[in-house]
Amino acid sequence: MLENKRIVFISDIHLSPEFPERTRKFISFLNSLKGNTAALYILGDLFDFWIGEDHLKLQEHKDAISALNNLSKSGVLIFFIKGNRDFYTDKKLEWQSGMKILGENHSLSLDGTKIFLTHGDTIAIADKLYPTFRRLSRSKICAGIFGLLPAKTKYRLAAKARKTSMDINAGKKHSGIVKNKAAAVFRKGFDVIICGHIHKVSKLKLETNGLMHAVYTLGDWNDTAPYLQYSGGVFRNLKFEI
Ligand SMILES: [Mn+2]
Repeated sequence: MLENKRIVFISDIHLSPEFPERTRKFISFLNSLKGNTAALYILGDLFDFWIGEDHLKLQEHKDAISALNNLSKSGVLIFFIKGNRDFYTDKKLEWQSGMKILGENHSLSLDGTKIFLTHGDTIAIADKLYPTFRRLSRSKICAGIFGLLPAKTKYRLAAKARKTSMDINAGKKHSGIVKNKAAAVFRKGFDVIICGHIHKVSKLKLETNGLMHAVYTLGDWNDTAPYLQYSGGVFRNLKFEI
């Protein structure tokens, strides 16, 4: 269905009421895809943090979510892979945005190329504390308790978790992709890995079992609006300008 069509990949938008300009840029970007793109893959960290359906009530998010919905109605397929800050994204978000929420990893085949999509926190992280936090924050019990908390508390906890994660990241040098983890993915038969999480546009070539493979990392939207485009069998890193 997606063969020979233009596909676009983004991640780490970190939409936040604190940065309305970023939301406006994101909405313009979505509108620019109408009529020329078959699918948009959002590889996590769409929101700076997410506290469940209460978040849908924020005007900033309403605008972005209805822009996603418009794009979906125009015929562009939108897929979302959860990132480390996408707390408890749920069915309601799926209905309102028109996005299909996928698991943490997704396999995509384009013109015979087997692509592994993931947010990246399992193949591009160096610290030891983070995986524990990640498991805890994603456990069903935790999610259940979290769901019962008042919105204000949820917001505070999410902000705190975010700060912890930022502190951890600030304290270490990003090593980027963990090569043996990427190699393990390639040994499973994938040709290309696309991920976000490290907030930097890059293309890394890795040799596994005598074959060259590519890892594309997507940039964040803090200053510019980077995206990876697949078209006519070729990947290209591009920047959206309003
Ligand atoms: Mn991020």
